[in-house]
Amino acid sequence: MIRVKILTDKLITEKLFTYYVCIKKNFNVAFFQLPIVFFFKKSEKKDGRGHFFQFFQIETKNFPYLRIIIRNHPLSMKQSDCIVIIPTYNEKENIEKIIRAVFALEKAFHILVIDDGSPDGTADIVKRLMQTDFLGELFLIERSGKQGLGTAYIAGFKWALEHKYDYIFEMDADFSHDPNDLPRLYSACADEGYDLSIGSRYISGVNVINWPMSRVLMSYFASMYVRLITGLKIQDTTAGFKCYKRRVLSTIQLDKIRFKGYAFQIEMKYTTYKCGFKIKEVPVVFVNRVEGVSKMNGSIFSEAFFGVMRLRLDGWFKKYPKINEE
Ligand SMILES: Nc1nc2c(ncn2[C@@H]2O[C@H](COP(=O)(O)OP(=O)(O)OP(=O)(O)O)[C@@H](O)[C@H]2O)c(=O)[nH]1
Ligand SMILES: [Mg+2]
Repeated sequence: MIRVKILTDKLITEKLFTYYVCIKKNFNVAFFQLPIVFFFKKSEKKDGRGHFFQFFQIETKNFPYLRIIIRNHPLSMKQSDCIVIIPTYNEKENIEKIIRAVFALEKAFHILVIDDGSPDGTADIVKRLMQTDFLGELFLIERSGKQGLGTAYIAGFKWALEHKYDYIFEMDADFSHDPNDLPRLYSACADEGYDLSIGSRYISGVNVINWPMSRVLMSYFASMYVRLITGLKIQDTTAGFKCYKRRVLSTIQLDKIRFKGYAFQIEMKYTTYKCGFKIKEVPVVFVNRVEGVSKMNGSIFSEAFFGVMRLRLDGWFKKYPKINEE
């Protein structure tokens, strides 16, 4: 085996294109076992009698750019029709545990984390796991600064559509949503034919653990208020644990979704409903976060309060897109 020596990281930056072409054209990637990648090249024998194979091995330890190319190479993407989008802001206590809990499920789910430059280094934990344990099934989008849950999900939805996933999930990082409920949300869409399934706290009584009574009441009455104003026939209108069929997200004009916090969750449900999709609520138990800190604040609440009225006005005057049967 010939060891391909690459001397400095600078060299690889300059020669990035060459290496890319090398991977795509002349060489075939044999297999990855990061930090080492094995290539082979088929060459003709000098005497013209047949072929022989040359093998190459590259250590990527010092070459982050090469690692990025390889990570995005189709061969390194494992297969799944499902992607769970997890937005994070300062979730270092939870992120590794929640990622491992999803990958421990029997069904294969992929994960896309959208981190808004968490000062606590959440993204670094994800990057480590991408390289060590979950290459090709764990992905990360890093954004600069806290830009809100809504825009994080929109970025994730676009990525998931581009990467051809059929079932696209929303889930919090803080274990309020139990990863063990993912298969039930999936089954409502994949087996029962619904377009959107919602992990609902209020479908059979109130299934919330460890929230102070004031917050339970606020959330419950907020849901009632939304139903009253919008006419949505959903019990848990602010829920953020969901599974969308691809066609829902390819129908909705994602750039026109205007809200960012709880109102984002309501707007997505309302738009889905107005487009004529079938929605199912799946009962789940919601547990208050044990670790990390809450990002809930007054502006998120007031956006939701007034936003609901704007949604109702939209409902009267806006034309909703026809279902995209992609
Ligand atoms: N990327 C990104 N993620 C966010 C942002 N705000 C919140 N999150 C994440 O969104 C999820 C839900 O936020 P939470 O802070 O749990 O909000 P909550 O569930 O309403 O409140 P608590 O459970 O009381 O903390 C968590 O995974 C957060 O880390 C943001 O601005 N950007
Ligand atoms: Mg939470």
